[in-house]
Amino acid sequence: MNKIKLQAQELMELEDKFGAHNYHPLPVVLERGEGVYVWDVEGKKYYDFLSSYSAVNQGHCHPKIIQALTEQAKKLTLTSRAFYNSRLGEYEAFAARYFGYDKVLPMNTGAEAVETAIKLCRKWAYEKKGLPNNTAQIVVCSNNFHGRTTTIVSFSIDPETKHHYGPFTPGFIVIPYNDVDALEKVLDENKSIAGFLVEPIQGEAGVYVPDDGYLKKCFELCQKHQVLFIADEIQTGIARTGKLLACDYEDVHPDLLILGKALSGGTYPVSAVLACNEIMEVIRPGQHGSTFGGNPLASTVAIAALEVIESENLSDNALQLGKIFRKEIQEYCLNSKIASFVRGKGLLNALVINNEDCKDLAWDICISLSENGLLAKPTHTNIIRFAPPLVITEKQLCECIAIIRQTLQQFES
Ligand code: IF1
Repeated sequence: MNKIKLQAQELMELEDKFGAHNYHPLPVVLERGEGVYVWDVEGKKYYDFLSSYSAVNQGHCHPKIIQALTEQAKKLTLTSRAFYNSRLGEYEAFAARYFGYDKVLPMNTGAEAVETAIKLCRKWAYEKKGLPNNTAQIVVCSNNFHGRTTTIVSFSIDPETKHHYGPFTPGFIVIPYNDVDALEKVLDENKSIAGFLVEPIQGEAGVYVPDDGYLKKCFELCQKHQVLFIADEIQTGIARTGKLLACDYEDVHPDLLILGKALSGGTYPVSAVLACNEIMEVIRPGQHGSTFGGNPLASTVAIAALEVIESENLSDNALQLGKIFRKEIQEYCLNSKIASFVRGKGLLNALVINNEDCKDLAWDICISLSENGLLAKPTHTNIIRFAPPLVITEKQLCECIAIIRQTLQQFES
């Protein structure tokens, strides 16, 4: 029987009535995605400039990833880790070699991988570095975003993500981002530091790109103080910033590498922590895991997603098109009252809006962008993130730049 096609309004009302109100979406109801495009239930076509927060770097429903997903889904989806499965070992070997590590610990969501990295770091500190039990401190940066579990929001400084979720997990020290001296000071003064957890570019905070050399200097300080450098590349990784990893810009090889999102091309929750044997061996059977972690479907999809990144040279595409994007948008900003400046790396960019005269200007601009066929969403009130799938062509990018310029023009008083 043909399912009655519910209209957008009815579908939004269903979510409102039966769903928790933990999001405030743009009033767009999406039904189909292909490459850089998505369509709503009324058939309107959009350029996707959010990429599900950098999870669909390979483009929506990439045929090679979908083929891998569907073929595996017909064979075997889940065995639990009570048994081996025919895909996990191949995936772990592939990913370990792909990123240059000895071992992979497979998880599902980004937050799970961050939690896994925190546990690995603490355990390593007690069993390898020799810190007294329950004394390990992990240094994090202000304005961080690493997920939404209770432990992770414990070290957030954003009241929206942590208010009334206490009591919080101890053992974290917050220092300013992009401040090497602050890290050096805390490492000199405190001998209980186990690790430094950092986003190579702070995504949620508004695509804050640190000074050149910041990551390298922090990495060297960590090495000097026998502290693990933990890179959360869940949003910046997998070609998004124009290199395979954002850390690659500074030849930094993190002690713990955290991946998620585009690790599956947005087709399935897949995350991972990668490390050398000396660190990974602190976790022994029964000491960590998850029902779905490392399942055959996730393993198969992740191999396909990483193969696409390489075969379609998506890092280079992001690098080249990102330069064009920032050049063109920055040119617009020079003569704009509302668009202050653009910042980012590769195809992870953000436009800072001058919302002095109208607090909700960025939101209003995003509503107009959607009416003009381009989807983007503000972060932190006045910053619009622009992050298309990395498969975008130069021709498509130029079309999107025209849409953005034309839309901004509507708001220039
Ligand atoms: C939401 C933000 C982005 C992340 C980094 C870990 C995670 C994320 C650097 C956790 C997830 C997502 C979460 C999603 C929206 C989006 C987001 F706005 F929340 F902060 F991208 F900036 N590390 N980011 O960016 O991964 O558990 O979600 O798989 O919660 O609204 P996850």
